[in-house]
Amino acid sequence: MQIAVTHKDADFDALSSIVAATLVYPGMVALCPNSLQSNVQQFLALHKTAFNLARDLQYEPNAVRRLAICDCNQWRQLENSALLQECTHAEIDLWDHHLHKGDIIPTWSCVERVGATITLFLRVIQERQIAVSPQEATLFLLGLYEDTGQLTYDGTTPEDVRSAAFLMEQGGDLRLVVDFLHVAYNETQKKVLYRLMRGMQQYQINDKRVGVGIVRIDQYVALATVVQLYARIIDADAVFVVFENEVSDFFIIGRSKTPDIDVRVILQDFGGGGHAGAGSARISGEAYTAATIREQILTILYRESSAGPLVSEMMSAPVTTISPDTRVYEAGALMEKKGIRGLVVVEDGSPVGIVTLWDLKKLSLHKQQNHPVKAFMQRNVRTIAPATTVREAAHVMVSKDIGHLPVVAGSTVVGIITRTDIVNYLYGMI
Ligand SMILES: [Mn+2]
Repeated sequence: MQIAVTHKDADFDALSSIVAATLVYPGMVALCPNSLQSNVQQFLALHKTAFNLARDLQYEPNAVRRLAICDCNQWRQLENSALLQECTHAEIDLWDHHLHKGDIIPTWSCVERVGATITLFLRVIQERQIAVSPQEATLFLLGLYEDTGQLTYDGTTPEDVRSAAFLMEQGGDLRLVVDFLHVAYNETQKKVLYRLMRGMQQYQINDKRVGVGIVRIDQYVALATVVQLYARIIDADAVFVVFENEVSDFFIIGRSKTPDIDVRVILQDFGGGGHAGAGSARISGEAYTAATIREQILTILYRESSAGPLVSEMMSAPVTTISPDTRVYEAGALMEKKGIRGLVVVEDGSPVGIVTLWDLKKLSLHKQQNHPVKAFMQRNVRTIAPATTVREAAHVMVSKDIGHLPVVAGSTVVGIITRTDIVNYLYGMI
């Protein structure tokens, strides 16, 4: 006797795997758990006769020659595990895509990081050219799509995607897949969503909207779907949620739909992983609180999402200005008094010229000291907006060889940024 078993509260991947096992091992019986997820139950109610599933199988443990254990690796996840463990003459074949170590010691195993266990079976089914019925193909598609979030989750592999193509070729029905995949959110998920709606803080980082939230929760189950749903509802560019359980373990989930915010970069500071669009990190340890984690996420977000500080953060203000009619000697005295090397010449608030200490030093004739500065000032003043990055300001100064850049909002001078500011900034960076 050969039996295929899977975990309690079976999902579509679990059910798919035991059905696939009967295709891969001729003569094997698929033992369907009594506890099934509700959408699996509904699907089976409609497809009762399509699959050869045994329920409440009576068997003599000593007569079992092989156990194919699918989609789980711990005895306690199986129904009637005590009886199964009495099958001491059975070889145990383990098929799983969960890589963490379990307590089932297999004789043989096929355990790999793929999106769904069914993908591992489909590899063998395709290699051996085993026939798959349209009903089986539909069930397998459900398993594959459910475990990979329709091929969008982190763990999805190219092989998963190829498996989906194969299943469609075998007559897998996407309309049925859509019907049964639509899972209602469970109580925990609804609670989490509700707390997110109430407690999430939104931040404007450059032109991107980012939500960062903290949710206390008993267990981390299927939270990614809630975070994703929440991000869609508030139409955020990126969302980070810090989940905290009662023993102060933390689980961070991040989602981003903008290339400007790379989730992987943000979460790698916490030892997390993923890719630019989605990732997670698990943290335990007394060094953290949920609040410090949020602060750290925000710090990294600001650091990563902008090209450094803005001119408005670095400029000197207010600016010492003079009118075009100010005498040259007055301008020189003013600069000396203020300890500065340039003055912005303004008319009705708008910059019309610049006078620098360097320019005035070139005026050697005594009588020139009494002339108005408008006769000697540099015209065609190059200005810069407050929201420009300091990096850009540095570029303008270097490429145009300008030492003083008046910062102008509308047509009014609101500040000035000098070569000295830039040098300080650059050295501060180093
Ligand atoms: Mn699975």
